[in-house]
Amino acid sequence: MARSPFDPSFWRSPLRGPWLTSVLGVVLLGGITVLFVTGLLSYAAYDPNLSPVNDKTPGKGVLGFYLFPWPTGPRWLYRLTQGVHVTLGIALIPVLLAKLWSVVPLLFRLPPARSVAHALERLSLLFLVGGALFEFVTGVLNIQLDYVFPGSFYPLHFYGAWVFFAAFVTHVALKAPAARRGLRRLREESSGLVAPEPAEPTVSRRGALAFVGGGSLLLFATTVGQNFDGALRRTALLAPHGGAEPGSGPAGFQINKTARYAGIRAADTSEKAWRLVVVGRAGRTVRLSRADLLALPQHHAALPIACVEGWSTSDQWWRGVRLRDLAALVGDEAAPPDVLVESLQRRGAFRRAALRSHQVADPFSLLALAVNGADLTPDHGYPARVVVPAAPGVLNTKWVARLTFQDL
Ligand SMILES: Nc1nc2c(c(=O)[nH]1)N[C@H]1C(S)=C(S)[C@@H](COP(=O)(O)O)O[C@H]1N2
Ligand SMILES: [Mo]
Repeated sequence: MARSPFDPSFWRSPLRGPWLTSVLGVVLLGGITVLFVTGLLSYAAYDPNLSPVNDKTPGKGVLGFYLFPWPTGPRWLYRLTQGVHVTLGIALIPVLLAKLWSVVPLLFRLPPARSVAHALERLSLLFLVGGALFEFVTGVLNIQLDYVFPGSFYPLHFYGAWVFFAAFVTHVALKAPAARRGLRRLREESSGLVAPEPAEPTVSRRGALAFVGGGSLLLFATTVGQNFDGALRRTALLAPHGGAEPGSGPAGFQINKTARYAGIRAADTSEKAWRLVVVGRAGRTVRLSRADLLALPQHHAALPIACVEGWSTSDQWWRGVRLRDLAALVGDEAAPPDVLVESLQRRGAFRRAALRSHQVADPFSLLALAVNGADLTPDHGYPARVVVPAAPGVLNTKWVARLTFQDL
C-alpha cells in the first residue's frame, strides 16, 4: 500500500529524533544570532542615516533604531564582521538543511492545528522556514551572481532578516524546553520526530551529525580563503565572481568592478581631461589636476578593501592626500564636515557615497593616488579613489570626480 506523507509511518529514517533536532537547533541558535548581529552591523557600516545616497532601504522606519556612526578603527573592523557574516552563513547551510530534514515529518502532521496556540505556532513556522530559506538564498545569490536583483538585494535581505528573526525568536522561546529535554535524550516518543516504523539504520545519529559537520567544514574551507592573500585565496573555490584576474604586482589584489564595467573611458581620466572638483561648506570651489594633488602633502595608510560580499584583501599601502586636507583647501579646516563623494561613473548604485565627519577627519582617510608604490591602475580607481579605515568597500569610491563637503 502506498503511504502518504501525512501518514506518520511514511517517514522511516531511524535518525530523526529530538536529540538530533535539538543539537542542530542549538548550533543554529548560536550561528543565526551571530549572522543577525553581524548583518545589522553591516547595515550600520553603510551609514544609511547619513544621506539618502547611502540608504538602500528608505522605508526602514523604526528598524533603523539602533544605527550608529560606524567607527574608523580598528581598521580591519568591517573585514572581520562581514567576513564572519558571509563565511559563517555559507558554513551553516548544511546545518540548516539537516535541521529542516530532521523536522520535515512535523510539517505533514494532521490535524494542521489542534488549538489556537498550535495554529499560531505553525504559522510562525511558515515565516521561520520561509524566512531562513529566503535569507540564505538571497545572501548566496548576492555573493555568487552579479546583481541578480538590480539594486534590490539590500531591501530584500534587510526586511527579510527582520521577519525571519522575529519568527526565530518566537520559535526559540516556544521550543527551548523541548530542546533541553532533547539534549538530555528525554521523551523520545511524544515529539513526533521519531519514526514509528523505522527502517534499518545505516549510520548512527552521531555519524549523521559528523556528516553534516563535515559538509560545513568543507564549505568553510573552500570559502574562508577569500579573506587572505596569495595561495590561501586560491583555496576559496566557492569565492564569488572570480571576476577580473587581478594579476600580481602592486595592483595584484581583488577587483570588484572594472573600469570597463563601470564605463570609465581613458579619455576622461587623462592628465589633460580629468579635474577633481572640491566644494567647501560655504561654496568655495577648487579644481585640481592629478599634478596639483601630487603637489599637496602626501600621506600613507595601510588599509584593506573589505566588500559586503564577504571577501577582503590584506592591508594595501595607499598613498594620497588626506580628505581633511582637501576640506581645509576649501575653507573647512577647523572641524571638517561630512562629504559627498561622486565618481566619474554615470550609472550604478555605488557611483556615489557619503562619508561622516569623523571619517573625513581621520588621518588615514585618503583620496588615494597610488597603491603599493605605484600609480593606481584603472581598475582600482585611477586617477583617484577614496579609502577610509574600517569602512565597507562600497564607501571606498573609485574614479572620484567630485568631493562636496557639507553638513549632511
Ligand atoms: N565608482 C565606484 N566605486 C566603487 C564601486 C563601484 O561600483 N563604483 N564599488 C565599490 C565596492 S562595492 C568595492 S568592494 C570596492 C572594491 O575596490 P577594488 O575593486 O579596488 O578592490 O570599490 C568600491 N568603489
Ligand atoms: Mo563591495
